[in-house]
Amino acid sequence: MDHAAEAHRTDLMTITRFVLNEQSKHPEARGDFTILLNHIVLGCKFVCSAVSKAGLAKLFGLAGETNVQGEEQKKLDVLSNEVFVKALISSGRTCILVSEEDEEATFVEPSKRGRYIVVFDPLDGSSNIDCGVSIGTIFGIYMVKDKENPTLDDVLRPGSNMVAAGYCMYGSSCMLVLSTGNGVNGFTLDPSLGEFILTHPNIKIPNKGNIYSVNEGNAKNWDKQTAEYVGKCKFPTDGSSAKSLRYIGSMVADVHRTLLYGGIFLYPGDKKSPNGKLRVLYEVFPMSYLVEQAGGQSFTGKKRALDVVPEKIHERSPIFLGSYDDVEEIKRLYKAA
Ligand code: AHM
Ligand code: MG
Repeated sequence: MDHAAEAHRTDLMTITRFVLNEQSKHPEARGDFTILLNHIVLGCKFVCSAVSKAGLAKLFGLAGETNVQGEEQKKLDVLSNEVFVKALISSGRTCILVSEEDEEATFVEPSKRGRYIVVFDPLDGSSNIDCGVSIGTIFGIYMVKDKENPTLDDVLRPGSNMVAAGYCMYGSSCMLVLSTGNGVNGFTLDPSLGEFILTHPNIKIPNKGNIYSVNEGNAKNWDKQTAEYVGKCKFPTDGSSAKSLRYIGSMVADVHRTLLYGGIFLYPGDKKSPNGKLRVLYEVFPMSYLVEQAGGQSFTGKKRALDVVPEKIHERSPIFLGSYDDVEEIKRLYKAA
């Protein structure tokens, strides 16, 4: 479609409309998920707006300091957490929340309780805020077993039990990528409408890519398999061309590129941190869910990432995710060891 026609489209597929369409395929659905998602979307819009003004905050006082009105300014990650916690509880559809920012899980009081559990990192990559690099929110959704009696065991479940997962990237545009277990779809925020519009339907990750993405500064502590894999990316022995290295250091941005362009993203365990850095519940699981739904794979060095059963809510795991064939190669190296 040319730009003029695009500008006059009148049948925009907003994220709410999209989820309602999905819901109509399940006659038993009562619209709870749509309501929950609308509250997540509200949180994303709020954080998107706050992130885009982050530089301007200097005019009024640095984060953590007082602004000209004498009010203390909240750091963006703290603010984002508050926004999501409040939005999720007020949806009336959640019963347990696990946030990277909160040490303990939040159990929603009975009068506001619903059937969903949301695990999330409200502002991942927040060390990148001050230089304007893309950051994001990551979330995964489970369903509670017994709404009257939610327990931590409802959360400490494999990622394959999630009913939905997604992320919102605050970058040159604000993009929400979502899967409800039926493929992956990407929505871009149209600032003039204040709505997320379906712009990337049915995202499929290429089977093989020519990019690898890893923090090579940790190479001296890597295990043999990771070192061998990355060595092959640079000096392939099968006649293929060397892969390019792209590493932003912001998981949402690195995974987003991997989904769209293909290739592999690695955050391996190493001698210093045997479990790597990334958190199972709200980083590894949602991203693995999306990558699998897009036709790729996600592996921990031992097993399929979505099969991990976390023992603690803030547990970490090594992760290798991306194009099917590229992840197959690292699996082969670990199996051979
Ligand atoms: P954070 O949750 O403290 O922001 O850390 C998570 C981030 C990820 O976005 C990114 O993939 C990783 O840390 C980068 O880590 P490193 O700086 O060690 O390469
Ligand atoms: Mg994080």
